[in-house]
Amino acid sequence: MNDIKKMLSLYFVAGSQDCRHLAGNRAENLIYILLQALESGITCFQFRDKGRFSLEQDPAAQKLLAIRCRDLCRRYGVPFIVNDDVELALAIGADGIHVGQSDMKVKEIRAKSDRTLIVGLSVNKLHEALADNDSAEIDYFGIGPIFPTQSKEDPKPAVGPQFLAELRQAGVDKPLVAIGGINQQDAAQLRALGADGVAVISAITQSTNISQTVKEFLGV
Ligand code: TZP
Ligand code: MG
Repeated sequence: MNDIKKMLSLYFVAGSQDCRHLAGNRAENLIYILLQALESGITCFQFRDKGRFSLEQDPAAQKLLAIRCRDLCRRYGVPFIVNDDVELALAIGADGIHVGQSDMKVKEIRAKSDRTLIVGLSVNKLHEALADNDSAEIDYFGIGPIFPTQSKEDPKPAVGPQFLAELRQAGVDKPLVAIGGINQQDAAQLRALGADGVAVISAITQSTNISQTVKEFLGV
């Protein structure tokens, strides 16, 4: 549990679609950004390659990119998590999988994997967390979107920072990571309200100084 909380501290999420604002090849841009983020001290990475501008239509290229990201994370000893795609996660030996409420059920994932696989579940409503709070199958909840986000197609309504406090007050004791529209200046407040860490896409992919951004998030 403490390892998971530490891992959630600064959780970077990205796919090739998040790197299209830069010149050149999006997949290469992701590798370049991930390398800088790892070098700067992110504590976890989630490969989330999805949507219109991703490599979704080219599964072989997507898998290759995932493997390159996995290898980079391994080099830095940082957990490598795959979003949604359980088959991909298992095929390439990812450290974990992150799923939403409408993705594969956690019990089904566990039946296919061993206990060492880290499993995260997205939560946007109180009852979702309460229903799964005691589930030993789930290692952490991703809470959000906290603020409006530009990085997700069809995002659920923003829940606001107080939702973290509401979850804690309701007795939710799982490790929590806040996600959605989060910037450096929000991190301290979100932690104070009950988050064990923050997960970000654009704050890192669109940063002009990744090393400084990561340090600000980590408060170092
Ligand atoms: N899930 C909820 S919000 C979100 C995801 C994947 C996107 C977060 O991206 P950003 O750029 O940090 O708002
Ligand atoms: Mg999903």
